[in-house]
Amino acid sequence: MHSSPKVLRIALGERILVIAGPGDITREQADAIVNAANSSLLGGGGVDGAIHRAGGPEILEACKQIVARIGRLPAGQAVATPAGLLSARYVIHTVGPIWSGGNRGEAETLASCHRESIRIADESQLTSIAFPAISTGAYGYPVDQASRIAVSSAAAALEKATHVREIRFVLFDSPTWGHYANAARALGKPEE
Ligand code: AR6
Repeated sequence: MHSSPKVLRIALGERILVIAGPGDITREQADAIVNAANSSLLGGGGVDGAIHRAGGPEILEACKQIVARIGRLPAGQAVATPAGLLSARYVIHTVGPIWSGGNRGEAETLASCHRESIRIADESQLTSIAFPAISTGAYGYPVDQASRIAVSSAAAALEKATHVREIRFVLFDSPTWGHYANAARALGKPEE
């Protein structure tokens, strides 16, 4: 059954955290969308495949230039490229942790993905950024745990940001939306 999209908005002072879904992040009009990439930066399945397909070859070309310069991108770090044919202006590629039980620094790495992506957006003077549910697909991170880390690390970075005013999580399916919405409700009362 197809479920209709839901949007939860939590005000954090002057800034706003939005939990949206089910939705396709490639259609977002945010200044930047975040890609759940792998260290090769050469594309893959899931949201990575969808972003490269929808955005066209300009994104891969820019990724190859970054790899030529810095080599593989370690988990927890992020880099920005143009967004090609997408409505967003930039794609920020970050590499989430591969889940391996929870005792290998996965939580810190996942938090770092969010902090670093928001730092790059803020340094580029962007005002809005959209995230998918990093690591919760092919990389196997349990979504209940991932949602709490993603939302809390994003909210902390949002409070410190100078330019970024809005962070959206765009979740692909209803159960994932539910987990992120629960995590966000723990931060504050949703707007009507
Ligand atoms: N919009 C929003 N979310 C999406 C979309 C979309 N168009 N498509 C999938 N998702 P995954 P990971 C959701 O596997 O776990 C790739 O091959 C998906 O339902 O894309 O970080 C990379 O190249 C899930 O909730 O990313 C890496 O090798 C979430 O995005 C590896 O997968 C993340 O799932 C990264 O794995």
